Amino acid sequence: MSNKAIVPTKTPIITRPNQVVTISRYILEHAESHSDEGGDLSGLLCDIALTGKMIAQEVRKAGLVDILGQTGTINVQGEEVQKLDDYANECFIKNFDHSGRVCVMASEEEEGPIPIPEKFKCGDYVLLFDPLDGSSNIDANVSIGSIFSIYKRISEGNESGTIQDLLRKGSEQVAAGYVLYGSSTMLVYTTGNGQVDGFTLDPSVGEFLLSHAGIKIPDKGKIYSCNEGYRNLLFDGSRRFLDYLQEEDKSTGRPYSARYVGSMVADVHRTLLYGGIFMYPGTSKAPGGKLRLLYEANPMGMLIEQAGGLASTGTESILELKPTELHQRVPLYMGSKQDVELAIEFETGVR
Ligand code: AHM
Ligand code: MG
Repeated sequence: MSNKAIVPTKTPIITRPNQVVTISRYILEHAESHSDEGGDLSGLLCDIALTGKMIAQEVRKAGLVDILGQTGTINVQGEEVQKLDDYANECFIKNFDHSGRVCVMASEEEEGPIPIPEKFKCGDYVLLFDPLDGSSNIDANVSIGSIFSIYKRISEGNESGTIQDLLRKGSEQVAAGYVLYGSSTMLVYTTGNGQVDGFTLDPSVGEFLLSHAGIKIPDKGKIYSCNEGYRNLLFDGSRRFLDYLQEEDKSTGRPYSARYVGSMVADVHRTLLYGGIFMYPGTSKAPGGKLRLLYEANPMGMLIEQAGGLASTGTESILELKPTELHQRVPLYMGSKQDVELAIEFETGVR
C-alpha cells in the first residue's frame, strides 16, 4: 500500500448476491461508517489483508521442511528458512513500521512495545497482534490464525506512541479481526456498528472476496469448546457449568456437543458461525487463565460482541477490563449471549 490517504467514497455501492466484492473495495465503500478521518484506517485494514496473504502463502509451505530445508538453514533459493511464527511476527512488523499509519505496536511474540523507527513517519493508530496463534498445531496441519487489534492513539505529538497507547480497554478498539489459515484462508473483521464481515481468499487471483457479509452469532448454540483435560483443575463454577452442559434435557437442548481445536482463532470462528460457547477459564494452576487480554481476548471479544454475542471473564466484561501489563492473561468465556449468561450464573454462584 502507498502512504497516500484513501478518500472514502460518498455513496456506498450496494452489494448484490453473486457480486464479486474484493476486500479493498468493501473497506473503501464502508470507510464512512467507521468515521475514517483521512482514510488511514482503511489503509491499515488493507495492509492487514496483505499481511494475511503473505503469511498464508508461507503457511501453505509448512510441512515441506524436509524438502525446503530446516529452520535456521539456507534453502535452495539462498533464503534463510525461518520458523513460521518468527516469519509471521516479522511480517507484521515490516509491513507496518514504515506504513505511516501506526505510532506503536505490540506483539504476543515481543516482550515490550515495538516503536516506529525514527526515520519513518508515525501515524494515528496503535496496532497489537498475535502473529500466529495456535502455533502448536502447525506440525499437525491443523488450522492456525493471526489476530489483530487496532486503537486510535491517545498520546500527543508525532513521535512514537507510548505504553499508555497500548494498555487500553477493549471497548476502545476501533477495529479488530483475525485471519484464519484453515481449509481456506479467511479474514474476518469489524470496525464496530454491529457489523462483522468475513472474506475468503481466492487463491487463483490472490484476493480476499466478501463471502460472509454481516455475521450474526446465534443467540444460543449447542456446542461448547473447552480443554477438558484440565477438568480436575477447574474451579467449582466452571466445572458445574460443564456438568450442566453435559446433562440430558431436551427442553434446553442438552447435552451440548464438544468441539475443541486448540487454536483460538479456529474455535472462535466456529463459535461465531454456529453459536455456542468457547471457554478458557482459570484453573488452580493458572488462576488468571492462559489467553492474553490484549492480543487474544479483546480483539476476539470485540468481534463476538459486535456479532451479537458476549465476552466475559465469568464475572466481568472482558472489554471493560483496564490492562496493567502488555502480556496480561485473562480467564474467558465468549460466544452466544444466552450461553455466556448461563456461564456467568455458574461462575457467580447464582446457580
Ligand atoms: P499460543 O499463543 O501459544 O499459540 O497459545 C494460545 C492457544 C490458543 O490458540 C488456544 O485456544 C489455546 O492456546 C490452547 O491451549 P491449551 O493447549 O492449553 O488448550
Ligand atoms: Mg496466541
